[in-house]
Amino acid sequence: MKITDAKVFVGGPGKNYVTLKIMTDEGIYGLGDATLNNRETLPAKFLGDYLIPCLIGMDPRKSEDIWQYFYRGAYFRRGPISMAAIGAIDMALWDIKGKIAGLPVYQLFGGKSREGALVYAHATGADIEGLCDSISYYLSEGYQAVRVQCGIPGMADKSYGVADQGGDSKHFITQFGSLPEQEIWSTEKYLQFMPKVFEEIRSRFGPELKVLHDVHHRLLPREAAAFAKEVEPFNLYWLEDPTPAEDQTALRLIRQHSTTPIAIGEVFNSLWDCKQMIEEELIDFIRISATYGGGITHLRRIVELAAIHNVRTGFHGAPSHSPISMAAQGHLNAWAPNFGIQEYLVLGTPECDALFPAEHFYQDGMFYISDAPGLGVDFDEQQSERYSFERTYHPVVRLEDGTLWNY
Ligand code: CS2
Ligand code: MG
Repeated sequence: MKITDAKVFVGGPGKNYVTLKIMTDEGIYGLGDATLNNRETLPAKFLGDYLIPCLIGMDPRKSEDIWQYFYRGAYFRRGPISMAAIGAIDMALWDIKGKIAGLPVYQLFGGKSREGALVYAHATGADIEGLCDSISYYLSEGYQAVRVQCGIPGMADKSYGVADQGGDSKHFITQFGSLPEQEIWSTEKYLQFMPKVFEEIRSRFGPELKVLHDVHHRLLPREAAAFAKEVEPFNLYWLEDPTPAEDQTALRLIRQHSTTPIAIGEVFNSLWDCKQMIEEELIDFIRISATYGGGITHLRRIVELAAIHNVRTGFHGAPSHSPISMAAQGHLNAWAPNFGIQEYLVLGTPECDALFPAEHFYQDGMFYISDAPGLGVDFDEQQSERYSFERTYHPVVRLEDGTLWNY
């Protein structure tokens, strides 16, 4: 069996999804996702200029050797662009493998460890009242877990994760600017206010609700340690990205002072970014994604290492993940013995469903993966002609005195 061709498509309804389609001489094709949020054309170009020419003629069944060829075989390794491109190839090869076997991909890992995988949604409000409305909405939709982000009084600008003014505060959709927008951050105001938010949520919704919160890399290690300790009584399911992710040793201070569960990894691209924090058991959840974490082959290796060290999965699932990578993660979630939770933002607009037909579904706070062979997602090339690339940027963050800070 040989790879005969591969094509990359960039575009989608409201998102620049980067979709890779690998064709074979036996008519079977595979699909992968290389969507690197706000940098989408770069993995697409890397695939087209450098990786696809090598793929032609390779045996698509050799997914391990092909992964090693593009990773170990490269002089300049890792980084989000290269790992997103390798990840897309890897997903497509697992898709082909499943189609050859006539099995859903999770069966190739060892089968299901659970039927449905717990998911969490994004609840958001400009103030506590708005946030509680948003939480109530998700509860009415059956969710058992929500990430909570709230506007901070006195902060000059909107806070991270709070839906845009005038937007639908029940559904969190990030609108990125065509040039970087600016957010203003005050650690002091945040640290004073956020514990009150958790207190109010617990008093209104009780102890059962799984409450997650994303600090989005904004705190210094000592601040994060004190905050994690202070919010222990509210029993968070996790505190996400308390400090910038590249400093693995910063997590030691947090760990030494608090038992609040820590989740990190949505900006990681390889095992080497999280090896130390997993081995030292400095985190509780690993948030790497199949899209820019090297695909299924590499994620599976990370999940296995994490399992030995009591770290559970909590894969990144921001709306920039196309239904293809959500399916790849869905198959891993169905299998992983150390599965924790999956971030899940309903992508299912009619336009998105038409572009990526699939039978996977959400019900009562859980995501169910279909039994279709391969990843179980298709891609409608005719539909894709409706869309093209539109440049967008993440915001930049400044402190109140103008100092540049971490987004
Ligand atoms: C966020 C992301 O989902 C999350 O937890 O941190 O939405 C993040 O802001 C975006 O993925 C950035 O591309
Ligand atoms: Mg996050």
